[in-house]
Amino acid sequence: MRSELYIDGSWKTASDGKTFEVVNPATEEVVHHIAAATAEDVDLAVKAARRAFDTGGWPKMSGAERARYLRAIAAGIRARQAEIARLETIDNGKPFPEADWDIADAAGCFDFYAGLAEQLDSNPEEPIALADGRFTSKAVREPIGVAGAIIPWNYPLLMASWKVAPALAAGCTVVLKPAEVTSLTALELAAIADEAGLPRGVLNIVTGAGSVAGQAIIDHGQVDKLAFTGSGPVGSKIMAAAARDIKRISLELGGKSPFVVFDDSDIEKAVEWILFGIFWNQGQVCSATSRVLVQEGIYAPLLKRLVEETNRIRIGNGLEEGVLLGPLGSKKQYEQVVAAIEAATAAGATLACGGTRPEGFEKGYYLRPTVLTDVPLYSAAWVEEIFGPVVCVRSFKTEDEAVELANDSRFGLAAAVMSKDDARAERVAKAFRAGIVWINCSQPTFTEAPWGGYKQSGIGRELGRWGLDNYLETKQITKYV
Ligand code: TAP
Repeated sequence: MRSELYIDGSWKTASDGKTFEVVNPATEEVVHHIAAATAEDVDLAVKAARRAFDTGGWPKMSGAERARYLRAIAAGIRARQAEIARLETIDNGKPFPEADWDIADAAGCFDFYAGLAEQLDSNPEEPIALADGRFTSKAVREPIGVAGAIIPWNYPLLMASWKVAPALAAGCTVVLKPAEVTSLTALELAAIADEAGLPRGVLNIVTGAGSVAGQAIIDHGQVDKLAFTGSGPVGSKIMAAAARDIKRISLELGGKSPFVVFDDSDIEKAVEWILFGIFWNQGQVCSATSRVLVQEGIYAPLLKRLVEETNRIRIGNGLEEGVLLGPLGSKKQYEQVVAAIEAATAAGATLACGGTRPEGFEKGYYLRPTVLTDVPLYSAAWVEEIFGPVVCVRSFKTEDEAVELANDSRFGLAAAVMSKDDARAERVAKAFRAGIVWINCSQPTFTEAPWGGYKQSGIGRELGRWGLDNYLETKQITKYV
């Protein structure tokens, strides 16, 4: 396990020598200590990224040359996949097979953006047809500059990859701050990039508190672009900080995503996708379908099957075989989710199952997967993101009512619909005010497809070619002929 900051191609301790603890959420044991970056350390990292961009070769390289580094990073991740996945489970709590999936996906993300970096070479200029024949014009794409990336703890290496891979592909240089509770695998990424020979300063990783290291990144005058995934309140701070010197921003914030199930659906299939949609990663997923709307004809039998299957989910340390639900990511998160459940029942909601610590677990941030019914509309449990294994289930009568309930949220990240009637499913998919819509499933995520939210769920899109656009400027070059 690494414990130092990665700045300008070197490992270093924090300028004041301070560290923070790494806690395994399955055991509550302190397993490691990592350097807590100060504003001074962040300044060094940003200046290194600035030099690498302004005077280094990175942005001037061909896309194909940058692609070679990205592919080497992908190969480096794959070569150590099981070891890194184990670290992710120890740090975040997620079951090992899920962590293993994430690490494979992270490697795939670097390969995908290597392909897009190569495509930048084949499409360097776009001619523009002008009505005025005295001029010719073309558009060229150029990297924005230094990107400051701040990520959460729910998908540590994967979120790092979603930002670092497109930024490097575009020719940007990066300062990345992982979440304090899950910094181990970001440091492994730095080690892999270093072994791949990435030029110094192109990728810098500063671990530490959001209020210190994160704040220093967003306030730094030499950062050109901020890319953030996390909570709405921090997203607002980032927008405000970016406004001061007009930094480019992309924000991926929370959600309260609906899953509408019509009564022509197969109940068993619906239950399977509902479970996946809310309990994968302990429900700590921005796009989790945490509000399930079931048409009244199948509400009672579906709820019965959902509760039965929820109660069968095996809870435990993510390193044990067969475990499907690990602990929540941190003590803070556990306490927040427990408080949200208590507030829900106080507001009149009924606990159909879960809501308590599982028996036999003395240590670890474990919580039984929870199904809530009778959740009052406009109560916090219905309106706010809980970010845990908690689903609110409610019935509806008509398609119009379902769409209205689904869209009645300040969030708009994702939404899902299930029906055997394709025309209806398509109609509802188009009516959802959300950036990601799933038909007859929930949560599948593809590196090639755009990811991001409507309304207060964010600004901009990650992944696919849209993810690359986040790190590119468009320049017009016009000539008088
Ligand atoms: P946030 O506080 O938003 O943390 C996300 C990242 O921002 C972390 O790296 C954090 O650092 C950093 N940060 C915090 N304050 C900052 C500041 N002033 N300037 C710059 N960076 C700052 O989320 P959280 O505390 O981990 O979780 C709180 C809630 O956010 C969750 O309950 C959930 O509802 C939501 N959440 C949403 C998502 C997604 S994917 N949409 C992901 C995580 C959380 P440190 O954590 O190291 O201090």
